[in-house]
Amino acid sequence: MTDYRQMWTDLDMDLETHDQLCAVLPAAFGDTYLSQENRPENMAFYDFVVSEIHGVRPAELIELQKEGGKVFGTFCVFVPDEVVVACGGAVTGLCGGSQFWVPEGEKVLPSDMCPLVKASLGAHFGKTCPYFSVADMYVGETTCDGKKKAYEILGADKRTYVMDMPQMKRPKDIEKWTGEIADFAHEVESVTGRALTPEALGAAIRLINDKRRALARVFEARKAEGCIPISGKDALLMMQIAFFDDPARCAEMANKLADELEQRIVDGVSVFPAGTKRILVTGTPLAIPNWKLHHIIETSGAAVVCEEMCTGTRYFENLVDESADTLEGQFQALSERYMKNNCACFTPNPGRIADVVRMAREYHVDGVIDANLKFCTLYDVEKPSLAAALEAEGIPCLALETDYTDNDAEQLRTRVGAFVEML
Ligand code: BJ8
Repeated sequence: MTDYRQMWTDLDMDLETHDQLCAVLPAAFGDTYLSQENRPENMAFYDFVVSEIHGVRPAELIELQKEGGKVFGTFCVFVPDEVVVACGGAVTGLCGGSQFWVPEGEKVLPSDMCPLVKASLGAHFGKTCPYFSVADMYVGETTCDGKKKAYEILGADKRTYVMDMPQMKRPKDIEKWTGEIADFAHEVESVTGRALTPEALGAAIRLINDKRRALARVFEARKAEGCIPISGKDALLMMQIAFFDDPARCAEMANKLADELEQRIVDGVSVFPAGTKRILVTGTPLAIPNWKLHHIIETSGAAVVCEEMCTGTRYFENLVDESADTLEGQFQALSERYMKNNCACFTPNPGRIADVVRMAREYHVDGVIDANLKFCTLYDVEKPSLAAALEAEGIPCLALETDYTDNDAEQLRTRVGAFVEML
């Protein structure tokens, strides 16, 4: 394994504390992932990425910076990667998914806030995540209250640009988001020193669409009836890595995985025994290394076959129209695609409920688990209307709330076990 200590020192990281994180991750990954049987061979790539998670990709990003490229750290799937890529930059997702970072985040934030926000700020201020350290700037967005206030704190420490997200989906909101994307493009041009051209943006739109198509192929394979060719944990890992990998490589590796899964379906190779209950998980994103809920579900006699969340279908569904050949037209096409995302930050947000019902059918699920992170009011408030819509369709639903600690693991296991039993 390559030694990255000099790189981490150069990134001004807190090596001593970072060593503690590096010491626990391999065991957690081994217990959760490597203990699975009959995994697709193409998961070896993702296992390798995890084994070098704070080394191999940050080293690539540093190489990009040496060649004049800039790295943009983001926290939401609404930030259009295409604009950054078109200006020779790279995007890296920064949402924190580990309890390890939470105490550090609580030094600058109230403790009764969502763990994703606390972990993200903890990773920044604790200097224990190379992706935060390597980023030239952060890009925030006005989605939930917690995140938009957190950007003020982050912004006092590192250059941070905040995109003003509409809260509704009227035509004037789509127009407003088009304007926000145009403003963001000016910011990216000024940071990268590169002028955005329709040719470069067109190429970036095609590249990110290819990535979406590849990820969608893996999910398409998860719809197979009578066969579950990949575990939910493995599909989730692929999605989590997609947030910081190079987009062309991400598409290539997802396509290889999809090829294998499609062959598995033909050959009838399933990771789980026949009759295993199929679960759709919906709710707040599961940032790496948050594998807790999937692990509990998949060691309780069920399998996760779909995630209706930003670390799932919301990341790749809907393509950007590739036909526009002016920047104005491309910004409009980007806005139209991104505004189809049914995040609970919108009001009203009937689209998410319709999506979950549609996907429950498409993925042939036996039940839905609607899980949000503690203190995420947006997703919590949508629980009753989602449950009612699923009930009307005869689809069982279990509502859960959790955080990054293991304190509730046994309680969750009991509830998930009872739910699976009654399906
Ligand atoms: S588009 S889901 S990535 S905002 S869990 S920090 S909402 S309190 S993450 Fe999200 Fe963009 Fe929406 Fe997706 Fe706030 Fe809730 Fe925490 Fe959340």
